[in-house]
Formats: sequence, C-alpha cells, structure tokens
Amino acid sequence: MVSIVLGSQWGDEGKGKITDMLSQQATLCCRAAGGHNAGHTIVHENVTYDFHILPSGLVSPSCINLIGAGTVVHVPSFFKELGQIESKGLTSAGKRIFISDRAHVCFDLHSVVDGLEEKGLGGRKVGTTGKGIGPCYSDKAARRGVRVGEILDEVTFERKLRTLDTSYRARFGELAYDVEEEIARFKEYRTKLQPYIVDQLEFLQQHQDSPNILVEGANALMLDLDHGTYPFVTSSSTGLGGAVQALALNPQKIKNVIGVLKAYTTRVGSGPFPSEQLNADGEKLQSVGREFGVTTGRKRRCGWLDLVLARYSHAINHYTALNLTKLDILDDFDEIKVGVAYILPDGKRTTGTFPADSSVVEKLEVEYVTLPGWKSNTMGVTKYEDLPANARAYIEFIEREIGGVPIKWIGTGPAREHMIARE
Ligand code: 2SA
Ligand code: GDP
Ligand code: MG
Repeated sequence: MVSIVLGSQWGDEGKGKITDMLSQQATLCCRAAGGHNAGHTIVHENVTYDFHILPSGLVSPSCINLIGAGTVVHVPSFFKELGQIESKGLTSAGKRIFISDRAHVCFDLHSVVDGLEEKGLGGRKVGTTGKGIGPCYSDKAARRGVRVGEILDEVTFERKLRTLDTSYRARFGELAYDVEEEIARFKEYRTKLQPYIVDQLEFLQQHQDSPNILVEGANALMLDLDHGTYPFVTSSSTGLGGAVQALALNPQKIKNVIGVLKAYTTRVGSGPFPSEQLNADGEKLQSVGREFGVTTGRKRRCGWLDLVLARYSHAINHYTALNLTKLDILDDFDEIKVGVAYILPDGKRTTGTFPADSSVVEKLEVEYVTLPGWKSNTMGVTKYEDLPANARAYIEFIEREIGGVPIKWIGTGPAREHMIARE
C-alpha cells in the first residue's frame, strides 16, 4: 500500500509533520521531487529537525528512506544534514538512507547560475531559494545534467562538470565559481557516497511487499512546473503525477493521496497570491504562525484560506483525504475569512478553475465568506469533539466547500502528538 503526502497550496503546509507521524507505521519513505530548497520541520520529543533534502521518515527508527529519481541532490548538503540529525540523536540515520542513481546532482555551479538568472529577471524575479534548483532541472531537461550514479565514474563526472562550467561561462562570462575546487571536493565525496547509491528499481522491488510505503512530496501543487502559477513555480513536478513518474509507482497500489492544507495560505517568493492580506490580518498570521522560510529564513507572505485554489489542487491531485494544519494559529481571530470564488478581470465568476496566466491571476478579485472565530485555545487538542463549536464549523465548512474529500487529520500544534485524527 502506498500513501502519498502532497502540499496542496504554495508549500510549508506541514508536510514534514504528517510524514513523520505516518512514517511510524511505514517501512519505506521516499522523496520524489525537489532538492534542498524544501524545508520540512518536525518536532518530536522537544527536538526540532529541519529536513531539506533528506526524507522526514528518518525520525522513525525503523523506517528506511530513499531520495528518489526526480530529485536533485546537493551532495555537501546531504552530508551536512545527515551529520546534523545524527548529532541530534538519530544515530542510525546513515544506515537508513539511500539515493537513486538516477537523481540529478545539484552543484554549487547551479546555485551561482540561479543567482545570475534571478538578477537577469530584474523586477520579475521568481524569488527562488537560490539553491540552484532551476538551473539543475534545466540541465536535466537539456540532457547535459550529471546523475548521482555518474559521480562514481571519475572521468565522466569531471568531463561533464567541466563542460557545464564552460557552457555557463560562454553564457555569462565571468562566474564567481571555481570548477576545479568543486571537482576536488567530489574526490572525497566519491568514496563517501558510494554506500548510499542504489539502483532504484532493484531497491523498490526489494521493498515491493512492504505493507506501507510513504512518499513525501516537496514544495506544493501551486509551485508545480505544469499546474502551478507559472513562471512563479519551482522546476519540478510537485504533484501526484511527479511522484508516480519519479518512483515508477503502480497506480493500483496507491491507497492514500493526502493533501496537506494549511488553515490559511502562505507563499514565499514572488508571484500572484489572490487571498494575500497586506494588512494587520496578514501580519498577525505571519507572526502568530511564525511564518519564516525554513531554508532561507525569508518572511512568508500570508493570507486567508483560498478554496478556489484548494478545489483546483484537489482536481489535479485527487486527494483521498486532507490534513488541515495550523488550526491553532487562528485561535485569536474575531472573524475568519475564506475565499470561495474568483471574479476574473472579464467579469466571469469561477469557483474551481485557476487561470493559467499569472497576469490574469494578479488582477482577479476574491469573493470571501466571513465566519466567526472561536477565540479560545486549540493548541494541542487531540479530540475533534474537544474543539470549540466555531472551529468545528470552520472545518466542516471547508470540507463541504471543497466537496468530496474528508479532512481526516487536523493539526493543532507543531509536535507529532498535536494532531486530531478523525474517524
Ligand atoms: P526554487 O528555489 O527554484 O525552488 O524556487 C522557486 C519557487 O519555489 C518556491 N519554493 C518554496 N516555497 C515554499 N517553501 C519552500 N521551502 C523553504 C521552506 C523556503 C524558504 O520550507 O520554508 O526557506 O525560503 C520552497 N522552496 C522553493 C520559491 O520561494 C520560489 O517561489
Ligand atoms: P512543510 O514544508 O510543508 O513540511 O512545512 P514547514 O516545515 O516548512 O512549515 C510548517 C511549520 O509549521 C513548521 O514550523 C511546523 O513545525 C509547523 N506546524 C506544522 N503543523 C502545525 C500545526 O498544526 N500547528 C502549528 N502551530 N504549527 C505547525
Ligand atoms: Mg517548507
């Protein structure tokens, strides 16, 4: 049985937390997209773990983890992160993590190019994490990228990296980057990395009878290269399709597609955000919700929950259940608004489709419904019936409005146990 956890908005919904929770019953946890741009936070037994390239299943001691094809791996970050979590007590992590030989290598070179490309965009910059994700996926699509398995072949590896360096110099001229230094560092990584690299198909076939396989999505549907707010997206396929493609999943074995939906909306980086609140409400969501990027420390933009976006996300990812997160952050609002429809620039009203053109999204107006707040503490509540009536009304309103997908889990705090599971 396969369960897939996916971000339903613009990321940072709390995918790490539910992945960690579910991985206690999983034999295998796989990442299928993104790289060290992602930031997944897990709070367990008073220890906070920030995962970037590593799968969140590593916190559960019996869970094996795979960084799958479809991802891009910055090798220094991989070792740094592994060292950090081992020093926090996850001492067996190094024996439970593997990397597909088909994953692509994200170089420091890519990060330098990321910065230059952003600079070139001037006022239309994407607001990337600067980690080199876009350039790395571009090289993959252009068939000149370096795959993790190729690190082991010194001659091929060095030739390909020098060719990349030359081609970027032809494009940009001077680069604040020393290819020989990066090549030298990989001489050490080559031996260190060898035990982690696997043939993904063989590896997955060994685990095919595992009762529970978990896939941890990175980023989110509205950042998907095809379905998100292009060009203000990341460069991977962050939805259900991306997970199936990257891990060659058997669709018949997919039992759960869990959409993680924050009780309000956040976005980090540029691009249209219809329900953004550039006012006291937005500031309150940002400060109470501690909305800062896990990877870059950037302040996240904040706004009300957008159900048009949620319906669109459900239509693309076909969620079987939702995890509504950060309900507790709304505890102190007198009133809570929810976007239920868009009025497009041509006057048309839409409730479930999301315009492809980001310049249209920037101009549309959101129609809101205002619900009463509950003005009481829900932090740490674990039983649905213990929630205040207005909080339950908020949840049931969302469920009704999205239509056909149950909110099975409700997050009421950052820790693993701060979760309501509904029957
Ligand atoms: P990139 O770096 O090429 O993937 O950036 C392209 C867009 O994707 C957004 N993006 C993210 N959005 C939310 N969270 C992300 N991870 C970090 C976190 C972000 C951080 O968990 O907080 O620390 O800033 C993430 N990664 C990429 C990015 O903002 C661009 O809009
Ligand atoms: P991810 O990228 O989707 O894994 O999410 P992030 O880790 O980037 O951001 C989510 C943040 O919210 C983290 O700091 C989590 O610890 C925290 N979090 C997750 N669920 C809840 C919740 O239900 N309530 C509160 N207060 N915090 C939560
Ligand atoms: Mg995040």
